[in-house]
Amino acid sequence: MVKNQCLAPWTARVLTLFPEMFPGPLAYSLAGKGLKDGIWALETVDIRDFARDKHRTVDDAPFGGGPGMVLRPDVVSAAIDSLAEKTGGQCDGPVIYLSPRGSLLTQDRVKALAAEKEVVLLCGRFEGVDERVLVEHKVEEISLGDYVLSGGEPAAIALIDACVRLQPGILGSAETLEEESFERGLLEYPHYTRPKVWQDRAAPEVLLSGNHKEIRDWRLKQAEAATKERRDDLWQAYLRKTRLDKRD
Ligand code: 9D3
Repeated sequence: MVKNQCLAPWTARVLTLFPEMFPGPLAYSLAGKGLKDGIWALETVDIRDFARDKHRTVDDAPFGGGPGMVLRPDVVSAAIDSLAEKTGGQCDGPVIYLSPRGSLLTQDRVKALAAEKEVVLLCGRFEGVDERVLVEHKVEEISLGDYVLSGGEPAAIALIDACVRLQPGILGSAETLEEESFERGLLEYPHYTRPKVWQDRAAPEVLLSGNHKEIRDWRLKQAEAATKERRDDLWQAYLRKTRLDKRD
């Protein structure tokens, strides 16, 4: 079913040297359905279109030496400016550079970005982008985590996916938001489904008991155990919060 949408859906505008990477995985599942239904929109801009020499050069060697190449500020800036022209004036949302030296993307930041009219996502390749273009356009740098990708595109796709699933009208978003709000700071409990016994492993009895209080308690214990084991950062925050909650 195609939903009625307002004239300007949440829009991701992606600046990249590899526009063919989009929509990629975003054409499938929840995001893909939302894209078809007009709940969100995607626009790609090929940074190379803004190179001005006959070889369409976008990068150059870093001043000061060192490995790799750096995206030229004039080329990247022209690409960013081209977006404002299309919408008549300024861009209607934050400009974000996906970068390993950005601040970590969090669900709180995702929620805020999902509430913007649009986000502009600059994807780097090579060593990075000339710093001056980031300052000039007040670009925010965001990283997905402390591991090395080969470029910003997979990170942009992850960021867009996280924002799209929060859009009103995306199937399941209501339930999902409800869950997230009362889960709060713990990893999820483990899940089980039929068959009751599989390869000599029985599903936990309590889940078949129909006792909702016991099920809730068991799931909380499991969530706490997983968090303690796997994520000391979340666990410490949870302990602090639980202690504060108990004071009043
Ligand atoms: C040796 C210096 N490298 C920095 C760790 C240079 C470098 C490697 C890989 C510069 C850029 C990249 C490409 N990565 C991204 O564009 C990227 C990224 C990432 O690598 N990890 C986590 N989040 C992100 S967001 C964009």
